[in-house]
Amino acid sequence: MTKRGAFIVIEGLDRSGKSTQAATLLKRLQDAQSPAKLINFPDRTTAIGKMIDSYLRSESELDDRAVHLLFSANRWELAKSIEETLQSGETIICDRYAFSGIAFSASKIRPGTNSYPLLDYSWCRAPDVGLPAPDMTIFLDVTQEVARARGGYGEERYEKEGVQRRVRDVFERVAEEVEGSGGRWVLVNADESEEEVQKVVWDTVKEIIGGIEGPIEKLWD
Ligand code: 2DT
Ligand code: MG
Repeated sequence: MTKRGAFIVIEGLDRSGKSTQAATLLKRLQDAQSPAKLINFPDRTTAIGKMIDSYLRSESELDDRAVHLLFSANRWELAKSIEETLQSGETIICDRYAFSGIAFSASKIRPGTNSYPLLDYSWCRAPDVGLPAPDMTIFLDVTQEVARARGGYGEERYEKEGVQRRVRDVFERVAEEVEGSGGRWVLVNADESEEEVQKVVWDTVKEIIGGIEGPIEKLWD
């Protein structure tokens, strides 16, 4: 029976080492002769992605609901190519996915207050229902102290301590829901050194790099 590629999502807060770990994982897969490619969301290269990019850099303002739907649309415009890649036997490593979509939107606060959500959790989840579901999500869990020690955050819209703290709380709920719906969510301590995290990530994905037998599941279905 021919196997399809595995869909591996890497999630986490800013400064958790996601992009570095994703790149290392890609290299290790390729070194192991396992066909793989790396994608990331938001994909800032498409027309929708350019709107998102401009919003994140605070070069434009968008309604919170509108931008949430753009993030989701950015995944939908690539959904078919994700499926085709997986069916062709290639593994996909994906730097952020729909889980970031929920965590960043559902943690927004009402301007001038400390209370959230501004956007309801299930409203945030709805537009992503039916996307290709990851076979495994690796959550790189970094504490605020270590993120700070790594040089702190950048200049983009969400790169602030208060935002990151609230996002982390919503990610905990997302994790429970993924596990509750039969998905695999692997929490990795990302306070450890880059090499240590690499080792844990590699041990975690080893079992699925030979390919997956079943169909591609649908997210939140
Ligand atoms: P990067 O730093 O990884 O480029 O992300 N985000 C991301 C959302 O708000 N919703 C989404 O659906 C996704 C995928 C997280 C840029 C920022 O975009 C946020 C950080
Ligand atoms: Mg970032």
